[in-house]
Amino acid sequence: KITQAVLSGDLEGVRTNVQTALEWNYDVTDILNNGLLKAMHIIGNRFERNEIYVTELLVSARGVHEGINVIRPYLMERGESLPRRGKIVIGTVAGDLHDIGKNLLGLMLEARGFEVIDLGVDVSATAFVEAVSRHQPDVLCLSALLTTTVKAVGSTIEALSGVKQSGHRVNIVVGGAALREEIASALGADGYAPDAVSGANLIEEMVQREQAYSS
Ligand code: B1M
Repeated sequence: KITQAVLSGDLEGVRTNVQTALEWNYDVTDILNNGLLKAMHIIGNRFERNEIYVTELLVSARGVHEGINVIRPYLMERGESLPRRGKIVIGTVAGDLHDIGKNLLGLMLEARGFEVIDLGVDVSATAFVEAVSRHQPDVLCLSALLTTTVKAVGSTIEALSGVKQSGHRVNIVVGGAALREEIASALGADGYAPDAVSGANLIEEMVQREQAYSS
């Protein structure tokens, strides 16, 4: 029922079904993984097959958020926090104010259990470098929608090479209408994704690979 409510964008249904599952003593991790996140994977697959539009993706991501908000206080009560798959810093590069695609990717990642630190729009290279040093994320996500801001993606990646040299390994994933695979790799990015779903898939794979390597 939780999965169905998320898939149909029924926020009230998500809230009440999650609440009922909690009252029936279902484990919160079970509710998260087998109810909420399961829906996100189904909707992601539909998007990749061009069966749904971005708006439907957004509505489902909001549904997952709604469910997570119901679960959160129960976890806090038990002195636990949400199980985190990894940490992500995300932002739109300097000179660029477009944020709908970035927000969608952020929502998708949160819905999959990642901690997402969103720096907003028009983020300078210095601010990205500071955030990476401070938060030590697994992946840094840069979004750019304008051909004029592609340069800012390059200068941000260049500025971050100093942080990489100082020992913290951060993967850089870029995306947005102004970018393509070849441009991304020429700029020195570790990954490129054309849309939010493939971005979330790529980031999930990258983090899993890094975690398997370091354990
Ligand atoms: Co602007 N704008 N805009 N705009 N705008 C575009 C991008 C444009 C293509 C319109 C056009 O002319 N056809 C054009 C860019 C042309 C170019 O450079 N090649 C353009 C322009 C020129 C401008 C201004 C310069 C206009 C002006 O003032 N003369 C100006 C620039 C302001 C600035 O940024 N400094 C401007 C302003 C604006 C608004 C503020 C009015 C508004 C933005 C509102 C906001 O974001 N809060 C806006 C909008 C809405 C658009 C369009 C119409 C829609 C963008 C959008 O949100 N799409 C856009 C035309 C279009 O795309 N049809 C346009 C929906 C969103 C889900 O898609 O963000 O592409 P998108 O995200 C996609 C993928 O790109 C990807 O995932 C999403 C899909 O799942 N993705 C990532 C995005 N980030 C990712 C990161 C990843 C991975 C994937 O990994 C890190």
